[in-house]
Amino acid sequence: MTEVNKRYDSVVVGLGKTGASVVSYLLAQGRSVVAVDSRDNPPELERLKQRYPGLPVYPGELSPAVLASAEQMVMSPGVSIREPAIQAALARGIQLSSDVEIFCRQVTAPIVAVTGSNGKSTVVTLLSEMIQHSGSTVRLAGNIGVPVLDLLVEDEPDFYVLELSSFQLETLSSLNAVAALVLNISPDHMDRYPGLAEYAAAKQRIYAGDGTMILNRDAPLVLTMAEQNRNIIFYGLSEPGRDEFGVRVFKDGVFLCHGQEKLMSRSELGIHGSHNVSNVLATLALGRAIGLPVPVMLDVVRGFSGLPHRCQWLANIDGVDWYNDSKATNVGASCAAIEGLAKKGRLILIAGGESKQADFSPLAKAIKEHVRIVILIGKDAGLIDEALAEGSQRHFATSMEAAVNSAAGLAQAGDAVLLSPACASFDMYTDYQHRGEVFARAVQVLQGESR
Ligand code: UMA
Ligand code: ADP
Repeated sequence: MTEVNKRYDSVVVGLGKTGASVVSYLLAQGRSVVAVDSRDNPPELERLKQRYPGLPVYPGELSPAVLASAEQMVMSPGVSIREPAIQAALARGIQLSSDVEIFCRQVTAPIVAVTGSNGKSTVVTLLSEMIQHSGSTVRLAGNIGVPVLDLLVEDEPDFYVLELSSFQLETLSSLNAVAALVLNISPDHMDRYPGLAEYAAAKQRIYAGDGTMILNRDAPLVLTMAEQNRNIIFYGLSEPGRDEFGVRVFKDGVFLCHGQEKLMSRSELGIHGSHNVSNVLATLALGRAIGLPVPVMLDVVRGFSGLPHRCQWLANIDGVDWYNDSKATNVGASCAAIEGLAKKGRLILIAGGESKQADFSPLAKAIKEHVRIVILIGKDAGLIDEALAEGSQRHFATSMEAAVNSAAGLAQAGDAVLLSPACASFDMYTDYQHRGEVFARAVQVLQGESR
């Protein structure tokens, strides 16, 4: 049994990116710190031991004795507050905190906060570019990969833009964003939440405070979060009302609009799929909430071709378009990509991986409507196969290269091949980037052979 004889200001729970950032921040503030992680060898352990040789660290379990030795518990997002050891510490009266909570208490510059099951990174990146191009300073952090406390090293910018996950929101109580957005809610991380309601409730916390709520008209669960006496800007893929963002069809084409006003033609967008039209409208609504000039925002949208691994167009080989959507790590994301590309019957889908206990029935429906051939890869290929409707053509591949070759053999000119796995990648790859790179390389080889 672990024994701890000293009292500390803070116990840092988790020694990944977030924990390492929190330890450095708290030690620089002169606080006394102890750290725990349930893993035997957490990723940042060795680096922290070298940098802070005196730091007491207890890997291998979330030790109740260590959790009892501190006044506050600074959680990493990868650890659920529903863990019995965490619940027991809370019941004993320990204060609950996190890196984002500390950040929100500390900063004075306005925060724009974005969550949602899918589309977060696309929206926060586009918004940050818009803020920069309008002549203001911005710093972007959170779930996108940069722990928020790492931003507190220089003078404050004009805006902070935070991408927040449900994990980060569930420990947050001091957020009061000047503009906040839940993009959409579809089942994800169902291995961590009892159900969709709890997952949605975590996301809803982003609207705490009195800033502008940005609401997606196409997301019924998000609409239920509307609060009275709050400034609200609505957006969606249908015709917009006054001071709303949306899409209107005119004789000369389809336009992104603000109320009655045409902003830009859909054909000017450099990103693919109707889900990305929705992401652009969401970003315009955020930009309006913080007073960015519309012409600047539109210029940035015109030059934005999206992030790698998100419905990224790679090549046209012998009349077949190839798209890398490796970041689609859940069912909702893949459905959006399949429906968004709108290739009805001309789509070949490569999917599969680690399923995170997902329900694949919405994917089966999207496949039935849009996909001609499915090529399944990875650990849970069989689970997806079971969920698919009778009659859809499916194949299995043991590697990405084999999947790409199989797709190339089956595709006809006018088709599109989409890697959109609806699963996490860690059964075969380090992460979604690695998976997307392997796919892109295989497509490149194919392109070389076709010349
Ligand atoms: N873990 C344990 N025991 C512990 C602590 C962590 O098993 O005691 C496991 C977690 O279950 C998780 C992994 O270790 O599988 C990493 O957890 P962490 O809290 O140490 O993660 P960090 O390295 O600090 O990275 C976190 C976010 N990770 C998660 O929420 C799982 C990163 O988002 C984020 O970029 C980073 O903080 C900076 O803010 C990643 C992510 O996968 C990209 N997010 C999920 C998603 O996007 O779907 C929510
Ligand atoms: P996140 O940061 O929330 O994971 P990304 O912008 O990285 O979101 O996009 C991840 C994947 O989610 C994309 O590859 C695409 O398949 C899907 N996606 C993007 N935007 C949306 C949206 N608005 N609705 C549904 N799915 C989306």
